[in-house]
Amino acid sequence: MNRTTSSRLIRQAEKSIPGGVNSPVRAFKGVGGDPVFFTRGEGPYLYDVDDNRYVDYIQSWGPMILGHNHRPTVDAVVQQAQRALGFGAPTEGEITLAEKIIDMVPSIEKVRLVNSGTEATMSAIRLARGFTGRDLILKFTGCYHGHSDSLLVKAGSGVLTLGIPNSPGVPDAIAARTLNAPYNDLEAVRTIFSEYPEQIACIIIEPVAGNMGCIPPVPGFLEGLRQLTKDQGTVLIFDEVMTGFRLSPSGAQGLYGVQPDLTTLGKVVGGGLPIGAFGGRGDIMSYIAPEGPVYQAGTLSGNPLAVSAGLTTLQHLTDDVYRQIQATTNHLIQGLEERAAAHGVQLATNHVCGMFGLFFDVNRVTNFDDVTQSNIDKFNRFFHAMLDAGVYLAPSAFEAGFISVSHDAEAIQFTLDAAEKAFAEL
Ligand code: KE4
Repeated sequence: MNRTTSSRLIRQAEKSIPGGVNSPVRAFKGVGGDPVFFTRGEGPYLYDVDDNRYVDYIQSWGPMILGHNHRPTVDAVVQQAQRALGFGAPTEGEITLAEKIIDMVPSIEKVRLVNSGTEATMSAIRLARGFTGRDLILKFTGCYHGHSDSLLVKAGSGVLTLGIPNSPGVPDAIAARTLNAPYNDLEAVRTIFSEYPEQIACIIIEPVAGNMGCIPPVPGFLEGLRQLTKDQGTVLIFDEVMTGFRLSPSGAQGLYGVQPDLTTLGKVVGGGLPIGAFGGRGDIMSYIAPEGPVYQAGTLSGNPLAVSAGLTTLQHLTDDVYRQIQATTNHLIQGLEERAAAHGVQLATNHVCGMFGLFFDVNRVTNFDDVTQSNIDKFNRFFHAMLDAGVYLAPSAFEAGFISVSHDAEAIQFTLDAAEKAFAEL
């Protein structure tokens, strides 16, 4: 596949942008080779600067659940843009979106809009610390919650891809207040609580981990965290930036029936434009300025373009959309497993509605250590074989894949045909 223009552009980009990209995971450092530069998207497809077509399983890292160029969403943004791009003042649309989020996610009584998932989790952590008066937080190894200092400790996603266990620049004094436990290990959490009784401000978790491949919670894990945090007076934060409005209308918490105290959101809630949100129990959210003392702010928070895109997207997320995405996910994963087996390739898969992870030469993946035992080199070779065949997977073994409602039978069959050839070459 001819990608000479992309290769020329990354060389040019590297002269003015660190690593040539504005977010590290886009640089293909984990899989090798040059990143692809894109110009447009349509439904499940992306088109690059050399006019190659790809079936897209990144979907802008999750937001494009309705597919690229979803007309009602684009039209809503264009109409808003023709009125104004922003005010720095309240708008009625922010109330409508807040009410829609609260309607879809029962655990959220009040919500604050921000501009990214990082801002959402950073603010939720500060709020939990302010509400409890405690400093310690607990996260899970391999989970990624954005790049704020307290959360760049044994994080996943691009940090993991680049092999940066704890980012330089994060003061030891801050990193020391972030505790880590293995994902899906309730006993380890109990042990940490016994070492720090009633001293932990919050637990923050991806209720389905999507930043070390895709790893669902084992039965009882989320329920156990819920009980332990209740007993300890610790705030339970579900980071649903990736899973929110993707796994169900009320994200992972709706799918698994466990209600956190706070939820962070991003990606889908912005319909492809920059947005994040955090919300939850009214007594906790009342601590946020100007209602309460915990300060949090943002020049472009609630920007009318992002609000228009997010609101229109949420309004199109019907039950039928989730049924269709679940069926497509099952069909894709089953097809990949069958073709891998037919070629003697050991492939472990994890998937939940609209999210999946692929792991080579391992049986089952339930935590970070399992992921690191998988054959990363084989994943990378599979990635490039699929890319050259016109299928765009996440450029890292430590990321999840995403499926939109626009991924139709033709796109899935194209993917499975490409996988057949890729497995044969592995
Ligand atoms: P942003 O600040 O990138 O909008 O969101 C941070 C974030 C928070 N929480 C979860 C569960 C997330 O997955 C993310 C961001 N996800 C990555 C993909 N694994 C974004 C891609 C990137 O870093 O370029």
